[in-house]
Amino acid sequence: MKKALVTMVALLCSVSLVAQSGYQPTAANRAAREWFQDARFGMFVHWGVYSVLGDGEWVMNNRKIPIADYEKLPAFFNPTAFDAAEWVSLAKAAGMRYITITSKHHDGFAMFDSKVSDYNIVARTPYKKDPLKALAEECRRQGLKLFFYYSQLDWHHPDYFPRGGTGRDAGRPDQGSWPRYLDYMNAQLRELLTNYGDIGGIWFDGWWDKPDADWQIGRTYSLIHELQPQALIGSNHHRRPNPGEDFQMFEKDLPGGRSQGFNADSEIGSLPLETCETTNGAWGFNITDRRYKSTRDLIRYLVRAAGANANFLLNVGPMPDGRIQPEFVTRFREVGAWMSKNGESIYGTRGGPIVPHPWGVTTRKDDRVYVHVLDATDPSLLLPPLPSAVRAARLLSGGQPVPFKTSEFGTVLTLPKNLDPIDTIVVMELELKAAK
Ligand code: FHN
Repeated sequence: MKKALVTMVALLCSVSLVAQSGYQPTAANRAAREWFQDARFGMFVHWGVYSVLGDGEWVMNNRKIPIADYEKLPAFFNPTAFDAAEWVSLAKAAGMRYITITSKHHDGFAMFDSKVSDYNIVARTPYKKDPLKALAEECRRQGLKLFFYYSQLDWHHPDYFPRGGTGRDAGRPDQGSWPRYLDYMNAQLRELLTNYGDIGGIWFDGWWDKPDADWQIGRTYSLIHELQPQALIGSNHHRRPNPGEDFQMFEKDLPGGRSQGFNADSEIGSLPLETCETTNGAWGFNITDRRYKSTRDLIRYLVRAAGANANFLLNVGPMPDGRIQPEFVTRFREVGAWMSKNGESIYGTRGGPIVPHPWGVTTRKDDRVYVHVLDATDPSLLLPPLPSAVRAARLLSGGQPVPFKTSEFGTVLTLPKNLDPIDTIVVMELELKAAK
């Protein structure tokens, strides 16, 4: 009897832990995954009442601001200069195909018209409008998809209890009902999946604050897939994907990279991949952060991500008035100029067939392999054997033929004298049959 009971409890625990076990993505979901991988490039947006303090999105936790004080911020948040068309046009000008915006970050403040809690932009700010509504309409108008970032971690909600690794100085009473928090979270997700038309998906974050908690993610994932089967779910838990997830993200690292401590245990699954990165050193608006990456570095990061078969989600942290700083705008437009010339070597491609090398990466689409020479040290480049014979090789920019010799050891490319300081792209056309 005791043995049966123990087995039953273990089974019950394992069920909620195994997420959406038995999840079979629908045809619409699989099509959305293909679209996602073809898109390759998106805009990440970290925007919230924390922008008022200009000290990033973790300011409440980092400066141990109690809720009573932090709740003063919404009154100062009035983004009258916010223009959804301007944001979406900038993303489009950068060559981005989707936008992922923070609907709720760790501070618990909803950047949308939530009926589940009045701790939201419509009820608590002089702005009184729903920017996600405007963005959803504008994305549909301009042909981009909109994803919602949603923080499972919540430094404001009293029922986010027992507390996790963060948000312990918010001054909340030492009690709360975890099931009630999960109900609240699922109710807000139902709003996001119901009130904004078809969305691209949900980008979860914050699970790592309570990794041992029973998040009942199976229930949450089923809810999302029931309401919008095509919506793609990803969770930034820095672990192997759970059943029910549709894409896998890596933060500040290419898939499998380990430059960030939180990626130490990450494993690459078999789902579509995405790498997210800041343009300067901050996610949320930070008034003093000038660690801007150069346009060259941003383009090469995008190329390396594509070579690693991953999307690149590049972040902006808009200002509290709704405008995007010129340093971001300039870089995004310059990346867009490069994409308008070289996009065929990125959009609709998949990483490979040659794995990333110090000299660069490859991407492929149908019978074409794009060799992205990023750091060549010699006048010629030996490529390992390709899936099939090479019919022709030329520079993507200008079309000049590139001499090549093929042997059992691979293909030697004679590189042009003047290499492009950003990326010299050689288009290799292969015998069609073997390309597949
Ligand atoms: O804590 C968040 C952080 O604020 C930001 O949202 C990034 C974006 O990927 N994710 C978490 C840090 O891992």
